[in-house]
Amino acid sequence: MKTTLKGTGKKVVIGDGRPTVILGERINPTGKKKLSGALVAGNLEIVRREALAQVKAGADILDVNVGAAGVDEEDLLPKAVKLVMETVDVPVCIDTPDAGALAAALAVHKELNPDGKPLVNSVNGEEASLARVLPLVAEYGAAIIGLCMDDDGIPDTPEKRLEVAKKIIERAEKHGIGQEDILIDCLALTVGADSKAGWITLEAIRMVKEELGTNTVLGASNVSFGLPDREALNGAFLAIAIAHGLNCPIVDAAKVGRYILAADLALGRDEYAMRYIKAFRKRRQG
Ligand code: THG
Repeated sequence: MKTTLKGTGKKVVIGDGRPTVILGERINPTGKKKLSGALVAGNLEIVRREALAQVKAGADILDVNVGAAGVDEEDLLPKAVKLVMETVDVPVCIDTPDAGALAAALAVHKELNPDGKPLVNSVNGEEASLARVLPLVAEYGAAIIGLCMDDDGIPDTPEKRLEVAKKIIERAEKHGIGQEDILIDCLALTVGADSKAGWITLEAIRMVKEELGTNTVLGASNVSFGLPDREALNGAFLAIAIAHGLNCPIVDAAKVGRYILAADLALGRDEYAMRYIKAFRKRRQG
């Protein structure tokens, strides 16, 4: 299955056997005091800087999330999406639980780039979420991330996460959204709280890939939350997840991009190690 996204530059194609696509996570105020403060003040300079830095570090798509306490997302999210689109040419991923903000951001995206195809983060298996998000995604011809959780929370077995993925895909189809426009997120939780959490997620990814064939995303750095040496754990987890069928990790490209390139090379997805070597040279040059 091939998922195609488009910003103002080249198309980005997500699919098995292809290079892993990096969805840059850093335009997100969660846990960032400085960015939260700037967003509340309506200052988007950090957003502009992060957009440039992440693309330079190898991000293929940028997540845009301005959800901090005191922010009017319906006002600020379209502005942030516009700024990111004017700063870099990669596809954007509109990240909000607020339907008004999502509609406003999708409208601005369409106005600036009628031929573009953004990603929406996210819908889940809750009835309210499906009813709120799917019509907008269909209206604007966007692609969508489907989270494996529903009215009962995040299922504690891979089988139950697969069931939620199936439900989201079925509902999306009723709105005319094809499977190729859905990226399933099996949800990574910290192994600091439950040592089986990583395994449950990895197994769910394998099952989604085997049984549905859908492409997958994952906020992979959640796996190490609250633990020391997060980078080692994130790197190992990413490599296994990619081998299990993760196509598009949501990560900080500057921190873990090299583990992703290493995994792609080890899996035979980087002919002559060109991408791996090129990225190494680029880092060494500063
Ligand atoms: N799935 C989907 N979307 C997601 C997530 C997911 N969006 C949000 C999140 N999870 C992924 N994005 C982030 C963004 C930031 C951080 C982690 C995940 C992060 N922030 C630092 C921290 O909390 O320690 C802040 C410090 C800093 O880096 O400056 O780690 O799972 N679909």
